Amino acid sequence: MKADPPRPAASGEPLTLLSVVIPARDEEGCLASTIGHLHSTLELHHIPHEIIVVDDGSTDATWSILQGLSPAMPELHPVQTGEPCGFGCAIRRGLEQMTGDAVVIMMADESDDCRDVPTYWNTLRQGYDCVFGSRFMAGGGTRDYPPLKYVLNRMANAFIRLLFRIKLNDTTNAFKAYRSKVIAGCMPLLSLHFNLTVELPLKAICRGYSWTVVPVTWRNRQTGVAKLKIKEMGSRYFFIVMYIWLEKYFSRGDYKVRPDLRK
Ligand SMILES: Nc1nc2c(ncn2[C@@H]2O[C@H](COP(=O)(O)OP(=O)(O)OP(=O)(O)O)[C@@H](O)[C@H]2O)c(=O)[nH]1
Ligand SMILES: [Mg+2]
Repeated sequence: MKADPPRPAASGEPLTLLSVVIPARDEEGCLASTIGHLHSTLELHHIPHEIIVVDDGSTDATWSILQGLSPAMPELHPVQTGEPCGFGCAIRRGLEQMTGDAVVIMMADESDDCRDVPTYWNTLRQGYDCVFGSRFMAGGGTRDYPPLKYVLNRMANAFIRLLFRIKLNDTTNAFKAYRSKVIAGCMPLLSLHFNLTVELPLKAICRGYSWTVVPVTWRNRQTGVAKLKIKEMGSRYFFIVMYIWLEKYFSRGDYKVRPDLRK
């Protein structure tokens, strides 16, 4: 059977404010630089924005760095979760707080290139509901990707492509852009951990939102430590992928976006 192509853009509503949601745990070494570079890139491109950084459970200076930056940067909104609640949970807190009509989810560790954010914004403005970055297409790339992680990543993405018959080869990367109505249309979100990175794009695709793919670049973190524990996450990824697969093939379209809401 043929693969599902990206769904072309409908004529979307004009966008007025971009929210960038950044989960951060123990990122004192890079957070100020991530926020600073992002903010100046968005200013340079005249993109109205807010930056929501969600810290949960940091034991280093992450929170005090956010407190220090925010008086001079009204666009910055630091959020604390109180009890540590996990990567997916932190992003969901950020999505609840955002006021923009579009959102980019981005990491705090400077792995994602903030220069890709204007590309996301401009592509959303063409009318797409979602814009997915791929590091594995012409124009995209990675630097210092840990070899084991790379192999597991390519296997997981190949599995997802086969299962859903989609032409997207980097579903698992969190760095993606959505119109806010897509986030609302993906409710209820189930993932509390890193599996949210696949729940959002797969649900958006399966529920019928328009999407396209642009090349993005990624480099391994220069400071801090990785929080993704592959052993703990494998079954959670599998759970959410199969959950959405069941929805796609067995729910008879009950959760698909109504065509009048796609405009
Ligand atoms: N708020 C919050 N942020 C988290 C949590 N776990 C990870 N993060 C953040 O999510 C982002 C991605 O986590 P990473 O540790 O970089 O995971 P990774 O990209 O797989 O690992 P690296 O290869 O080291 O980059 C970073 O900005 C982290 O600070 C969490 O439980 N809560
Ligand atoms: Mg990282």
